Amino acid sequence: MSQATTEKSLYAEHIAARQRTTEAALAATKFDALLISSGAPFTYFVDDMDAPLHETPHFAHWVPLRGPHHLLLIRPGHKPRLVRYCPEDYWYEQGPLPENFWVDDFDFHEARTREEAWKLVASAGRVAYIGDEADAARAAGIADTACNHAELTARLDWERSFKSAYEIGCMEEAEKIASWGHRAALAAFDKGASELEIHHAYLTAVGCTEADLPYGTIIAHDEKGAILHYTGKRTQKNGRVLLIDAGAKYLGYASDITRTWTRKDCDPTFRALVKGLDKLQLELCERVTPGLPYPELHRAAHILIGELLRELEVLKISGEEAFSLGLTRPFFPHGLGHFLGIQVHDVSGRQAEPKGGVAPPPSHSPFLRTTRTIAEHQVFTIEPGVYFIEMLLREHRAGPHSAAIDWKLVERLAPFGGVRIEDNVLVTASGHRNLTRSHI
Ligand SMILES: [Mn+2]
Repeated sequence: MSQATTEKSLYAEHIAARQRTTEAALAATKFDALLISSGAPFTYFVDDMDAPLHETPHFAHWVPLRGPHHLLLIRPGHKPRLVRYCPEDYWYEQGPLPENFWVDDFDFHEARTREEAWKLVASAGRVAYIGDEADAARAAGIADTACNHAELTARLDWERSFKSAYEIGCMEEAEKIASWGHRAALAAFDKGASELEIHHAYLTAVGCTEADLPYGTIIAHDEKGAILHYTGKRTQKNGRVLLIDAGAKYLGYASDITRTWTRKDCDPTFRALVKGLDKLQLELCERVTPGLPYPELHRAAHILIGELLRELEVLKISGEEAFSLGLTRPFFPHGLGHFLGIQVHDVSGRQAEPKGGVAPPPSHSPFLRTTRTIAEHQVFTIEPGVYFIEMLLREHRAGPHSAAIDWKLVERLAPFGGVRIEDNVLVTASGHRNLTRSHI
C-alpha cells in the first residue's frame, strides 16, 4: 500500500472514531449536534494587523484545513458537514482547495461569505457550539449555555489525549521534520554560529517560517540556558553550550524536542552533567508504563537528578534526602513533561475524569502540567533539566541546608546555564515508544 493510501485509510478510521466519541459526548450532555468553527483572527490593539491564526484545536482534531471562519457540523448518523469559507478577495490568496486525502470524508461545501457559511450549517434541535465566534453562534440561534459547554468540551478534550494511528503518523512526521532542524543547528553550533544564525539554520532545514512552528524556538548559549523560556537571539558567536528547544508541525500536529550540546572547551563537570542527564532521561522513558501516575515519574526524576548531582559532587547528600529537603527543586524547577498533540501543551493533562474536574499537581511541584495516570495512546514529553538559576538558589545559600551544596562548584558551573533533554513518548500497551530518538 502506498503512503498516500495508508494516510487516507488511517484518516478515515480517525474520522470514524471522532464521529463515535462526539456522538457519545453529545448523548452524555443531551445535545443533538455539535458545531465547531476554525476560529477568527486575533487583531492587535489599535492596529489592523492580525496575529498568526491558531485554528480551534477541536476543529483541527477533525480536519487539517487551515484558515479562519470554516465551519464543521457533526450530527449523529450523518456524514460531518464541512463548510470552507473562501471569500472573493484580492488582498489575500484564495485558491481552489488543494489536492488532499480528507475531503471525501465530509459532506463538503464552500461559502463566499460568513453569512452563507452559517446558513449552510443551520440545524434543528439543541446545537452546541465550540469556538471563539460565539456572537455569530448566538445570531444563528444557538443558546448561550450551549456555547463552549464545559462538560461537552471536557469530554472531547479527554478523548484528545488518546491519539489515533493517523495522529501518531502525523506526530512521527513532525519528529522527522524537527530532526532536520536539530541536526542543522548542531552543525552550525559546531562551526561557532551565533544564536541568531542557529535559529536561521533551524528554520532553513525545517523549511518553514517562524509562524509555522508550533512554538518560538529557544536557542540559548551558555548562561541563557538557565532562562527556561529564553526568546532572545544574540549575535555573539562561539558559545560553549547550546540548549535548543524547538519543534515542527505536520498537518497540525506538533513535536517538541530539546537537546543540549557542549563544546570541548566547556567545563568537564558540566559536560558530565549533560551526559548524565541524557542517560537519566532515557531511564525515565523506560519507566513509562500504563497505570503509573505521571506525578510518580516526576518524583522519580527529582530523585535521579539528586543522585546525579551527588555523583558530580554538586550535592553532598543522597538524591532521596535532597528531594525531601527541597534541594532538588532549585535545580529542576519545572514539570517533567506535558501532553503533546495539536497543542504543544496539549489539553487535559490535569483533567480528573472524562466529564471534567481538575486533578491538582503535588504541592512540591505546582508547575507539573500532567497529573493523569499514564495510559495507552497518550503522547507526552519527558524533559528533565538541571539549571543554575541564581534567583532560586539564593534562599538556600544561607538556609539551614546550605552545607549540602558545593557553592564553589555551583559558581563554576553557572556560566554554562543549564541542560534539558526532551523527547516525545507514545504510551503502548506494555510500555512506551520514543518517537524522537529514532530521528535524533
Ligand atoms: Mn516541552
